[in-house]
Amino acid sequence: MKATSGAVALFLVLVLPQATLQAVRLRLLDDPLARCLDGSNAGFYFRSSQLASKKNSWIIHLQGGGECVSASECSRKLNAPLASSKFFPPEINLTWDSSGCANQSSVEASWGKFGWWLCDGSSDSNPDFFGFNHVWLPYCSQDLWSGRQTNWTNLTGNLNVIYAGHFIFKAVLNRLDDLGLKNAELIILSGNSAGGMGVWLHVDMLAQRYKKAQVVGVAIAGYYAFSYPYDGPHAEDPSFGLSDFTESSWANYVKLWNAYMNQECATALGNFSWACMVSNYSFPFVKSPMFAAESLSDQAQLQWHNRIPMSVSYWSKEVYDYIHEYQQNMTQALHAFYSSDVKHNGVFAPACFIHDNFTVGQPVIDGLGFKDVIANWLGISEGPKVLFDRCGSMCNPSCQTGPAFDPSDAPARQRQRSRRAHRRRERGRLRVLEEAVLRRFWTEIDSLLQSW
Ligand SMILES: *[C@@H]1O[C@H](CO)[C@@H](O)[C@H](O)[C@H]1NC(C)=O
Ligand SMILES: *[C@@H]1O[C@H](CO)[C@@H](O)[C@H](O)[C@H]1NC(C)=O
Ligand SMILES: *[C@@H]1O[C@H](CO)[C@@H](O)[C@H](O)[C@H]1NC(C)=O
Ligand SMILES: *[C@@H]1O[C@H](CO)[C@@H](O)[C@H](O)[C@H]1NC(C)=O
Ligand SMILES: *[C@@H]1O[C@H](CO)[C@@H](O)[C@H](O)[C@H]1NC(C)=O
Ligand SMILES: *[C@@H]1O[C@H](CO)[C@@H](O)[C@H](O)[C@H]1NC(C)=O
Ligand SMILES: *[C@@H]1O[C@H](CO)[C@@H](O)[C@H](O)[C@H]1NC(C)=O
Ligand SMILES: CC(=O)N[C@H]1CO[C@H](CO)[C@@H](O)[C@@H]1O
Repeated sequence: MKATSGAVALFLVLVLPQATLQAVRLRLLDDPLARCLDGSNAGFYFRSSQLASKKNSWIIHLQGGGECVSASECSRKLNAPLASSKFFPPEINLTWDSSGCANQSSVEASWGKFGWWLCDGSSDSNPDFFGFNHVWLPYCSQDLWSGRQTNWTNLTGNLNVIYAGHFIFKAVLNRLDDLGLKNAELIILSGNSAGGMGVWLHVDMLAQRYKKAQVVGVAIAGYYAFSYPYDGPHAEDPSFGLSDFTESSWANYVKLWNAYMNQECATALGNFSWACMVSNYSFPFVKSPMFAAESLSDQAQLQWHNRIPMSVSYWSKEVYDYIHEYQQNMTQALHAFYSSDVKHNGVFAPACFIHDNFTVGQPVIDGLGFKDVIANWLGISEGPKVLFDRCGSMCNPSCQTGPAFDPSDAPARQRQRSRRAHRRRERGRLRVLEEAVLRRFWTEIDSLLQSW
């Protein structure tokens, strides 16, 4: 029996071509509670295991894409896949090339561009995970996957929306049970950005539901604390970015979404339970092993929640100092997280100015990418399961970074001169980077507005 499944596995490995084209169809949900922001039925994409030995291994991925808490924020999201299944392709063609998922349509491109799991069915580029059952949950509820609203919410400004992320997740699990999830032995709940926050909220619920399985969580760019926005010269206007993530905002969002949170955390924190929405407060209560892939200078947090200047031609010392302090806070927070359970938790924390741009090729730390470190953490391979950059702020050469200038990491006088020269060089680089980031931001807004 064992020999047979081994032979089948070998056969599959040999037969699968390197760049397979696979059509994976949309499965719409019929659960009346599982609705997108615009009321359309949510859905998911599923590709079954290609490898007998991984028949009971699953990766379920929660997509990210911000959040919306007001009529003006939500109306910008409507009429696009981040709020409506009407814009989900009926079928996605998953092809892997060296850059990630191939791009048959713009929606597939935006879903697949980082090639996290689903699109990467190649034994070559994804040796540890290609054989798993892969589930892709497109994000269309704009509530960090937390929402439990059973009906329309009438936002001030007279816009009606439905926040039902938690119900969508549960309805997908119900469908997946029939596709074999109920026999799972290993479930990796993964997510990026808002999806990464959703992982923190739900991983223990999944472990409760699948008691026979080993259930673990992977949050890519999903490690959040309360934000302390930059308020120095040239701080961006709050309307430039995403929702307010300062401490005082969270209780309102929990009410607005009727948010589901880690139950132990909510019980333990009582009146303060809304803090369980962010991992910096929920991690001590999350029992499942967790892995955080998190940039030490998270671009979306800094730029879109914390308002660092992006429409200036270079960053002042105030901005560098702020980013440096942010990095210290993040480093400390991630250390507190993994050291709370060193046996089970893992971290990949590069010094980059990126959000969820984690791919096979970059960023790398000590020659390892985030998937390599995840494989170590899972015991699939051997090597470090906690990896931090220690070069200073935004200084990892393999990824998008800001200027490497870091006022705290050198004896002031000795290095001042070379630093000045360095800064001059880096300003040029930064200007190019800022323009690219700004262009991308406005392109995203444009495409949202256009489809609206
Ligand atoms: C996927 O590929 C098939 C076969 O090449 C093609 O017929 C179909 O139109 C493609 N679907 C999309 C959404 O590109
Ligand atoms: C849901 O809201 C609509 C109005 O938006 C209302 O007519 C309906 O009764 C509500 N349904 C429930 C079950 O509350
Ligand atoms: C939503 O609330 C506004 C008041 O804020 C009210 O004027 C409007 O009729 C409500 N719309 C619906 C559909 O309930
Ligand atoms: C929690 O809320 C309850 C009722 O709202 C209040 O009576 C109690 O004092 C609060 N506890 C704390 C510790 O704030
Ligand atoms: C770092 O954390 C402290 C509180 O823990 C906060 O006061 C400070 O504003 C934070 N700095 C940044 C840049 O987030
Ligand atoms: C995380 O929470 C702790 C309190 O539990 C706080 O001291 C620390 O400043 C927080 N980290 C950040 C990055 O805000
Ligand atoms: C991700 O980072 C790489 C390396 O810096 C860059 O070439 C690529 O354009 C980035 N992708 C996105 C979508 O930002
Ligand atoms: C595999 C594939 O089709 N890749 C294409 C993705 O889009 C870029 C440009 O938009 C093309 O250059 C690639 O060939």
